[in-house]
Amino acid sequence: MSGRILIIGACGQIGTELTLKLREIYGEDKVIASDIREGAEELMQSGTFIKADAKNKEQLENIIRENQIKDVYLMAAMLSATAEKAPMQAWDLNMNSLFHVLNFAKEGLINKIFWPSSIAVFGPSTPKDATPQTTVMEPTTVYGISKLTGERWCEYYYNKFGVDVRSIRYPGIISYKTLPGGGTTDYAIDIFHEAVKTRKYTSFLAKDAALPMMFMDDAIKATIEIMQAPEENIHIRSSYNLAAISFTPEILAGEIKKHFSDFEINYDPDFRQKIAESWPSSIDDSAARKDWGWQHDYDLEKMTDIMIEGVEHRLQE
Ligand code: AKB
Repeated sequence: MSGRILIIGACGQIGTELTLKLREIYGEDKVIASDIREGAEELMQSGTFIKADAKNKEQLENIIRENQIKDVYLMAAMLSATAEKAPMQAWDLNMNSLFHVLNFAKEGLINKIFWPSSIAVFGPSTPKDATPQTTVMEPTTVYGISKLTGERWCEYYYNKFGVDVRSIRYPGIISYKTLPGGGTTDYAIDIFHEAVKTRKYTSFLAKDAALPMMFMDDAIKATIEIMQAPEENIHIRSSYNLAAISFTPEILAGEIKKHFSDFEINYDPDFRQKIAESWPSSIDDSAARKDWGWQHDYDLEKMTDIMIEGVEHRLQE
């Protein structure tokens, strides 16, 4: 690879692990991390970090020019629960950062963009089970509206200006290395921390709130594979449905009980329950499987084993 890679929002939940993996594949000097704040020690020490605000076009342009950046992964975003509390800031961050990178590509400054979308693009009128790639999309959250709008702009920039932008609709991503911030699916991470520490958890979603989820390693694999795929294989330029597992808080608690028989779960749904109810329960991702060979590796059992081991290990550090 001739140019370098820039990850914007590198210190977030997905950004951290994505940066580390890309450095492992392409070499530490090829992958520049940037974020508005510093992140995990492992990330900060494994290569170059440049402080930047994803909303600031000039700052981003300087980083791109000074570091011969060719591919950009735009991971900065305000997630569903936080965005409901700060709608205008969420819109500002989620949309303007995307316009900056789309315009850099349009102007020929960079070659390729990865931009994550989400299952939040769907809404209450969308078929809930095995949600198709193309279907009714009437999101009711600020985050979902920003992601659906972003998808339309990605497709527009591809059709109109040939911008090579690639995207995935992430389900809830489960990991133990970096905590998530402000999502509706975050319960599925909090539950592991509380199970390991106290053997008790109060879920902010109802026991039967089924949502599509995925272990972090699968999400990173998908992100890198879609970016490595030959351009002619990418037939969808809005965003690809992507799936691995789907479960409810009750099912997840049952899996955790196999490790800790004294684990107790209670349910006290808050405003995030309404968001969860507006999203699909499971996703049909056959287009991603067909076009660029997507396959997930982690099922619920395997993910639970690794999460418990990972959280226990982190707590001992
Ligand atoms: C959230 O819950 O907001 C995110 C997402 C599904 O995009 N994890």
